[in-house]
Amino acid sequence: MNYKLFHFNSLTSTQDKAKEFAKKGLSSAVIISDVQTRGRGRFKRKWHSSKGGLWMSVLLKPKNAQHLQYLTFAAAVSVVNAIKKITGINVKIKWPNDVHYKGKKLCGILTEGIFGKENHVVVGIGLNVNQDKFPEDIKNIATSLKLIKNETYAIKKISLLILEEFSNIYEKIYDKNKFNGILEIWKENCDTLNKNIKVTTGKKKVLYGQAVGVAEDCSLLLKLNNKKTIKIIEGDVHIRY
Ligand code: BT5
Repeated sequence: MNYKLFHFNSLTSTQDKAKEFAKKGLSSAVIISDVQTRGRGRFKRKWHSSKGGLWMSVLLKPKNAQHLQYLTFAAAVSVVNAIKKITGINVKIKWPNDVHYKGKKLCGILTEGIFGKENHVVVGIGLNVNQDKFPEDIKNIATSLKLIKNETYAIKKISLLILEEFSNIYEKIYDKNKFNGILEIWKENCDTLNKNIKVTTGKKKVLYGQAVGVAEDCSLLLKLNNKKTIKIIEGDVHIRY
């Protein structure tokens, strides 16, 4: 693992800082901020980023920047492994970018590409660690390691472990174009497959069916009630337990 680490007390978003660094030609950098004033999720949604969480972006310059979704998957697996090692908790991945515990969101991942003369990728990881409570709009859907285990964790230690896990997958699998290897480990840790789910697509269409697989481009294969199987490229999944 050979990342340069940058730590800030407050930033708008670690993704913004990573993009700024990319413009200056930097890569293999990790940006962490105690607080984000404009943390964001997919589709420009707000990501609550108060003190107590891990807000981190990894800036990379991959040889192959065509398969960004695999980096989201790699980051999710890294988070699952790191949480298991530090807390003993078994958390699961929900397609495409969530790590959750019993249906409540612990972590979200946002992977963004910067394409130009040189291609960069920023993998943003937001993990709720020591928060005791959440704002009204997410209090029923979010959780933190502290709320689960009633313990406070060293954020720095968690970040280093996630980075170690991530760089292993990145160097040994992603960078060697062994994308299937990422899909395999991702599937082992994902609990969306084989469930009956509701999907709200990127275009806000609501669909019901069974998650029957993941395609090679990381899209979700949804078998509709009329038995037709379709590909969901982006969207939000609600598992119907
Ligand atoms: C995500 O988006 O889950 C990606 C989140 C990525 C955050 C990291 S933090 C470091 C880096 N810097 C950034 O600015 N972003 C990245 P999405 O799947 O669109 O989920 C967003 C939704 O999650 C929101 O609409 C809320 O419902 C919910 N949410 C917001 N803040 C949350 C939190 N702290 N914990 C759990 N859920 C939250």
